[in-house]
Amino acid sequence: MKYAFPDNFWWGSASSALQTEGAREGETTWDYWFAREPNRFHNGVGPQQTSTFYQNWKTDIQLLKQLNHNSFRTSISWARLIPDGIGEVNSEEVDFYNQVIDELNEQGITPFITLFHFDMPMAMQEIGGWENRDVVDAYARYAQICFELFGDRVLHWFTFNEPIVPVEGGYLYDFHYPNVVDFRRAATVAYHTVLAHAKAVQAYRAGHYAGEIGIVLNLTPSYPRSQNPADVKAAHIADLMFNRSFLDPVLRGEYPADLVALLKSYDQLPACKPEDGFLIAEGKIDLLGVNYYQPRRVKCRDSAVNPQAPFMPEWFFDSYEMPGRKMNPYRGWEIYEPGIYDILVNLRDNYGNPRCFISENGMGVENEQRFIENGQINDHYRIEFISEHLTWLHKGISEGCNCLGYHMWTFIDNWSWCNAYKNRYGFIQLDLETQQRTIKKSGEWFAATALNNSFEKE
Ligand code: BGP
Repeated sequence: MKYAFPDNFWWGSASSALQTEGAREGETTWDYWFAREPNRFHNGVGPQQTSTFYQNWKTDIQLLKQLNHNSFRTSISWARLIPDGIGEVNSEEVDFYNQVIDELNEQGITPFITLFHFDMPMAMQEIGGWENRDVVDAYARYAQICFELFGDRVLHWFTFNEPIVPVEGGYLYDFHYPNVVDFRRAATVAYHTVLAHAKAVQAYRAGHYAGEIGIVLNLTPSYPRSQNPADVKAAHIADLMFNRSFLDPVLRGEYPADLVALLKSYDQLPACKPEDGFLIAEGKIDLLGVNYYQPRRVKCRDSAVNPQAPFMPEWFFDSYEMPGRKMNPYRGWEIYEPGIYDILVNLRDNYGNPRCFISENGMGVENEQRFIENGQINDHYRIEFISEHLTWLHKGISEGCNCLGYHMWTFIDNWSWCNAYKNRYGFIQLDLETQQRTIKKSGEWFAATALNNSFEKE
């Protein structure tokens, strides 16, 4: 069977500044945290040595071309552009990002640019990070500077990548700096991130730029164990906390009333100002990036909550391990291809079918060298992963979902936060010793699919 995609479908991949460029002036929370706790990172490898895109951007863009990308998402690093977050712009960095953007455009690869991909300037974290409204204003200024500098050539902007992840990692589950576990502070960080997003959207609209602005969310469909009302309620609350806490503000311009009521009843609401509601309503987007890796399966709790324990989302649900689920054992994530279709149908039916695209999907695998055949990694499992997801994506489009493209995570194997280089995701293998790049079988498969705007599968 042949799966053909609409004309002008976006084929590409995504990456981020911190995970690819390598360290230089402008400290982020990652540089700071790594210097103090290298043990938190796989094999003690930190964000200094990340796949040398800063040096090799020109030849790397040639590789993108070889993969037949017509679009590519990366991020600008706030800390590298404005080292203290709020003051002078570093003109060397302006030159760097200008070169990358111009080269992408010249090669016919449309640049999609994210403004914040987990990389808080350390100077901003020192004054409280997203807990401080001054940081919201500093971010809005940074966004406006980016629009002024690059907005004539970048037509697709994203205010944040997966904004729920720094909330989870930094303020609930201890896998990002500042390693706090405190729900109300987490809620404040999430709320201020929505305000920062809305301010950037306002600035973009005020500047009358030619392009569009959106956000990238990791949508994790919540599936209940059963249709029993207690399981269904558990899944609903997980959905409110992890998906709709961002999805509703950016698409509907307001928070779900039942999320607000729930947090209020547990005295966990962040401090709000009367004018915030107006601002949030102004933050509605033109384009939604959807990152999809795994579903969330939940059931009602089997045990009572310890009233002394810190308030957590898990007060309302337990994780459910579905028997026979397909797993990616290296990352510990379930692989569930229909999830991509369910997300698109939900957007179509409940959110007015917004313009959207899959901005990340991918499979991190450990020790891929064992799959080398004639000097090339034969990652047949990744080709299967992509093609299975694409068949469900295709079904969504054929049923009217407004999905405009598919980007993979990622282009060249890169540094994965605390996992460093443990799991490899790239279309292109990176030899850490020599920095040599070699296209994997999946890269060739993807290049052919992008070129034909279709693929065939039994
Ligand atoms: C997403 C992030 C990426 C990337 C990817 C893979 O959440 O946007 O930055 O890292 O996940 O996850 P990980 O690197 O944790 O394996």
